[in-house]
Amino acid sequence: TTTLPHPPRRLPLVGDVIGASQTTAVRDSLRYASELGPIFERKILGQRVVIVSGADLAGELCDEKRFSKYVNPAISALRGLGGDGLFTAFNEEPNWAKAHALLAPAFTKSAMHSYHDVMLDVFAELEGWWANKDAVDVSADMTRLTLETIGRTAMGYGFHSFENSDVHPFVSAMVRALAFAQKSGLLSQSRVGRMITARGARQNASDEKYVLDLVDDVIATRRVSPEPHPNDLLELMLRAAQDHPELAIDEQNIRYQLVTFLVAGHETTSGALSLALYYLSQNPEVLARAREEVDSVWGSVDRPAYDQVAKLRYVRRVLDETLRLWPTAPAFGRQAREDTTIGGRYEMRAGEWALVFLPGLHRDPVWGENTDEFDPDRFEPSRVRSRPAHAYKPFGTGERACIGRQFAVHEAVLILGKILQRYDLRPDPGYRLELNERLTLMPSGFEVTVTPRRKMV
Ligand code: MNH
Repeated sequence: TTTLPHPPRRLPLVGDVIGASQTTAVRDSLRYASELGPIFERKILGQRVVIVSGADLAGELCDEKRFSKYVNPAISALRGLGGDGLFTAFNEEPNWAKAHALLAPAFTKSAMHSYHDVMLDVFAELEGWWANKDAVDVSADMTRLTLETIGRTAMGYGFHSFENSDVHPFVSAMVRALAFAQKSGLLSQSRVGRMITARGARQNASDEKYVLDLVDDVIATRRVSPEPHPNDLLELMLRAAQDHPELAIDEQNIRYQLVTFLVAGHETTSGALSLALYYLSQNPEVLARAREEVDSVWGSVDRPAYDQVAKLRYVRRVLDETLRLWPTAPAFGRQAREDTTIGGRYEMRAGEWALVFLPGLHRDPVWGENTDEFDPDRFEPSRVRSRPAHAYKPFGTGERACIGRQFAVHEAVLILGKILQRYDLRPDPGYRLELNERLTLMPSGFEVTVTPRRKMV
């Protein structure tokens, strides 16, 4: 272990707590990265975290031969919900390889065809919800939309999000569980920390129970239901026992996979959509270009075909640039397989780990100057080719990278396209971006006035 730069006012026993807060961990680390450089450490109550944001160092950590996914303390704190499901599984758990092989085909580009119609149906419900509304809470409504989409595509279950002005209890339970994981992941490593989080732990246990019970009910109902559900992920997993006995996963693991898809599959996409709408509303010339593209590629067609979505190249760059500035899953852990050295001088023993910190990586000097500026043209193909591949990792890396990437990108581009096609967006001129950190990133208090565009000729 090499001594690394760390925040200046380190206290005995408790560590780097001055000026740090659980609710601003990402923004604190971004500030430290600009002060302390491409690799630094934070220590809180005896737990040391190495935070890497340099592109060269991150590139090394992404080398699958030398490093693998590390189930870091915050993800580990989610095991009560996710168990040995895909996201929270340890690399060597047998259910990871089985479930990955079984489910990967359901997340390929071509498999996306069957989800496209659900995504359009859910957008139509959003339109109904927005009818006669003036200012809307963007994050709340994007969460309604992505939760409905994943509920139906994963397990044929609707949350009735567009029939209720309160958020669904599933969402409140999940958001509390995510925030608790961010907080307790680090604190649970020490006795003092566990005392601090004791009360939250009781609430967390009941939140976990609520989410798992909901999913268990859906599985139980499906088992006795005579109706066929040919296309959802639950059906694929239940049928595996007959279709691919070597990949069959037990019922306990099926419920963990469903919870994983519900949690991983909507919160991050909702944050990405909300932040993209924030940047569009703040950058009128970008919005005008994106809308011109939608109008020329889609015209006024109500239900664009599946293959019309990937044609929105500029809208895609808006999404990419949004996830550069605020990657909604902001970090992932990497663990050394063997003793090694990174950057030619930082030693890591086998088993030691570091976080690839994406908001820092995505502002590395390889991105040029003014890296805080929103500029979708950074994702023009020639400029993408001129950057190292490891400079941009919003969906993680290697075999444990995001299985839902195509799903998220298809959904986000489709929905941004539909919103641009249908609505004028007017932001509150006084709004300054405020981020809610709860493992994921989500704008808070962001409202826009949505008015239907006048009919095009
Ligand atoms: Mn997703 C893993 C980001 C949407 C399901 N996801 C990851 C990782 C990142 C990530 C980063 C890697 C984490 C790690 O290495 O510890 N995911 C995103 C982002 C979006 C997203 C930024 C949207 C934007 N993810 C989705 C969607 C789904 C999904 C949608 C499901 C429908 N993600 C997963 C699963 C994993 C994962 C499952 C774990 C994969 C594995 O380890 O095998």
